[in-house]
Amino acid sequence: MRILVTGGAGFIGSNFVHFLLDETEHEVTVLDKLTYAGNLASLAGLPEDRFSFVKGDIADAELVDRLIADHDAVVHYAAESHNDNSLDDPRPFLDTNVVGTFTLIEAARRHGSRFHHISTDEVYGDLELDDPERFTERTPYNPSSPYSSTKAGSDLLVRAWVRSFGLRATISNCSNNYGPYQHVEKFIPRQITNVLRGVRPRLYGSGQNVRDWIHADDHSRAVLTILERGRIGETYLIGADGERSNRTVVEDILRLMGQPADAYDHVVDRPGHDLRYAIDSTRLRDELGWRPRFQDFEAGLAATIDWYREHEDWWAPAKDATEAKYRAQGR
Ligand code: NAD
Ligand code: TDX
Repeated sequence: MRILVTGGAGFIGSNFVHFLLDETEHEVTVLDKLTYAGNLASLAGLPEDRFSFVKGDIADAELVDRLIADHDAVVHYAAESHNDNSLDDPRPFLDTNVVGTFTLIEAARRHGSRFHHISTDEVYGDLELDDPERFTERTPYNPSSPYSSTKAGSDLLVRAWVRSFGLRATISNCSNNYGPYQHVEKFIPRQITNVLRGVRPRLYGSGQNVRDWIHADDHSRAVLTILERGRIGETYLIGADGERSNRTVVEDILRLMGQPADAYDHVVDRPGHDLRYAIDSTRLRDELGWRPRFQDFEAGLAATIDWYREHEDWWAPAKDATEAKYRAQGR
């Protein structure tokens, strides 16, 4: 197949591109606008005969139509992805996550393309810490932030295009990813690179908020499984039973980096901060046989720390601007 990957210069998209080229025979084109979050260095060294890169906007209807006409399938990762940014300036989130997704699915329906939409567990809102239930494909949508509401909007557009126009689409909603090549604005890379620079990690609010961590490699394998064998029109939740409080994660990072476990600071909380996410991925496991390979979070975290230690050239250019933005927010 010829697969068009949107947002392939970002964290999870680039992981998927490497995975496809390493483990399948498919040909890959990346369409990416190279916003502050896109980095061509994440796509270095790929085989030229099976990989090409197009710089452009998923909301550019003419460009999108031409590219989709020329591919068998689209895997749609491109998004504005950071909650804190969405609280500062929601506009790009509407433009990319909603209008961009609309532009892609219009072209996909014109050309009868197979479409896979990448989304997030945040569309379901949050859970109490002691809630025995986890998110399933039947949980009602209840997003909290401008980011998650635009992702929810994009999911609903895809569902409507399936029902109204017969779009051959699947959707996946995944929990928090970690691993190499994640932008330093995100929680885990921010704290690792802070420690590497001799700065104390920053925990929002009490730090009791829980995220359900999955390694990006496990996410990529799940997406390929759904692309190949998922039922058209279905949604699959992707999660690896990795619930941890933010405080525990910061303590793990400090310990693994040889620092005292309490060497962090509490800073002002994120407005509307979701308390807990937790995914029940039974459908994906039972129907499609997917299982996460990274079962040991601390081992995956230690490998991620090593990667940031060895790749300062990759992350250093974004670090100062990111921290300047956080300083302005009091975080
Ligand atoms: P990221 O911010 O690292 O990468 C996003 C990429 O999209 C960048 O390369 C950027 O240049 C590109 N992009 C942004 N706007 C664009 C536009 N208008 N046209 C073309 N390209 C554009 O994000 P990520 O963390 O890799 O997330 C990728 C996808 O996965 C998103 O859809 C996100 O909602 C979803 N997701 C992320 C997580 C997570 O933990 N990071 C979890 C679940 C789902
Ligand atoms: O410095 C920090 N301190 C802190 O305590 C930062 C940057 C974050 N946090 C907290 C906020 C969250 O509870 O850590 C948790 C994780 O924060 P983020 O990395 O910003 O992720 P989150 O808001 O949970 O959203 C992520 O997972 C779902 C991705 O950014 C989304 O794209 C994805 O949809």
